[in-house]
Amino acid sequence: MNLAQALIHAFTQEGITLGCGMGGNSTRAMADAAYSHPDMRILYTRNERSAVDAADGYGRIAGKPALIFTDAGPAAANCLCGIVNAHGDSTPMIFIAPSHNSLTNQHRAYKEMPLQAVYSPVTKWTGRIYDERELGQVVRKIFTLLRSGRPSPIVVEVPGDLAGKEIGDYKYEPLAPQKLRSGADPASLESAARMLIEAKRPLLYAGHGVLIADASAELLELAELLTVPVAVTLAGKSCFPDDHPLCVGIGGWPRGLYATPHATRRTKDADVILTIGCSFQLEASYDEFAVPFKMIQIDVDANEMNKKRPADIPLLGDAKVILQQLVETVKAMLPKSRLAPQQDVLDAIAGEQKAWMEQSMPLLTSQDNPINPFRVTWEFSKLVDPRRTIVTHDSGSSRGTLSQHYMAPTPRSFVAFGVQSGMGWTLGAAMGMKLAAPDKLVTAFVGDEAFGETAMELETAARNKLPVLWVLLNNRLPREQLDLKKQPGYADRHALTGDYVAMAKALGCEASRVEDPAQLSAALKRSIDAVNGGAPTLLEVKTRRVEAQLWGKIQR
Ligand SMILES: Cc1ncc(C[n+]2csc(CCOP(=O)(O)OP(=O)(O)O)c2C)c(N)n1
Ligand SMILES: [Mg+2]
Repeated sequence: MNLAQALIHAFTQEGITLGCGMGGNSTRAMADAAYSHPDMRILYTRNERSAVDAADGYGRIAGKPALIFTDAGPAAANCLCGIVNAHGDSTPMIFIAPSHNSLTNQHRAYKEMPLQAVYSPVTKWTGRIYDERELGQVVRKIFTLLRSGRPSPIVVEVPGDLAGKEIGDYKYEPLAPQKLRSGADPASLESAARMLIEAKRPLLYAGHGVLIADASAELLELAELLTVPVAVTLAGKSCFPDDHPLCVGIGGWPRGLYATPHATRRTKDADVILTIGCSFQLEASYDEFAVPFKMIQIDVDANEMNKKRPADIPLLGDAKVILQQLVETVKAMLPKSRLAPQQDVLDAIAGEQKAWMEQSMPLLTSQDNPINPFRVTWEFSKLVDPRRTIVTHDSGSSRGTLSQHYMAPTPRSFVAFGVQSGMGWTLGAAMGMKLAAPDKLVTAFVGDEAFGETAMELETAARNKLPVLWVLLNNRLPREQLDLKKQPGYADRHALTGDYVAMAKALGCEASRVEDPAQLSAALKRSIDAVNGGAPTLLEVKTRRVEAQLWGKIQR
């Protein structure tokens, strides 16, 4: 057995079943070991970055990491964009990064790359195996880190020559598969429960951490127990059902990018806010609070605690465990009179939600030509069963035009992307999602510029028979409509062009284009049918350029 085979044996013992990557001399032993292991499926991509993105999409849906393998030097460097994205969005993955051999050390030698220096700041851990005697300890460390705290990529450097070294028989004993979780300090829990029960206008503000901790059921139970409205962050969207009577949609701190007006208002008016697994991204949370309020903060990562402002009650630990603890504590303390749902709260939210949809309807049903992208979301929503669908988006305005009105009823039926927001993510990520959930209709909304970053991956989808739908929202303007005085360089950017439909067909996908709003629904239906029939599919929609921030923009 060589070291690469031993490593792949250890990873499969820990439940890894997917490897994504590309070949090269330094990864030959690792790729051979992965390809020849019966428990591993391999996705061979056209760019290393998209292999990382595939691992990212897979990790978010499967809740467990995929492996990434690449050549040394530039190939390992190509992964940086994907790793930075995954670090921002807290996705678990393991990148087995080869150095060309064990000798190179800052000599500017062939395929030499300072992996530790480059990857350490954007990973949970960047380590290395320079001796086979370290193997078991390193693998145990990887899975201990990945099963505890906030997930993030792990990079392990393995010199190409060491990977092929014969090491004799090797047997790895897997760790207990459970997550390593802990709950909150009991005294703080009781204070938190009392604060929530006594609040006049409480609000739950739920982030991506709820999805990561698989804590949606506990969040629902707490919200219903106290009849408390729930706002979600963009990254947390789908952790609480969008169609639930207590859901006020994407919220803010106190005003967020893509927030609904009622979430914004309720956040500003709240006297107690319980935040769960939110990382308070600067770019997504504007304004200071006008009225004083009390904050209870649940987070598994001490780095995130007291970040936006001091928490009155910080609860450090796993969101699922702490929400369970809170539910039990609240149940024990709640007076009988408070056990029934509070109809006035439910009625108020229903009215606010109705008003928001009425306010949005002109956009959602717009007759605009070129097609209004908000209408694409609306027509798509009417055609799919959202419980059997996973939708996601790329960097750019597709994020806003999709996330504000798409109704996500179950955890991970919507995958929000973008603390870092590296354009071109959805080409790889959607394939990873499909690999994790083969029975779901996976649909990615992507802008034309983002598409251009990684579009060659359509060939990967065709070759691997991964039926994903990419809705390409192409909003390039004709040159004569550009205000060239306003922004120098604008013309270059908007001169981007190409026949994307012909390209997708040439790469082995189904593809079509729609320009007439009256044909939009039929075109979407045709594309969904093609995907359900097994074909990776591109639908290019000629769209108009719109301001995707609705409420946030109005208020600014
Ligand atoms: C790798 C990378 N480069 C640059 C950016 C900055 N950026 C964000 S959105 C965007 C343009 C997106 O255009 P397009 O994909 O056509 O979407 P649109 O906003 O037009 O819908 C750019 C350049 C980025 N997020 N990621
Ligand atoms: Mg565009």
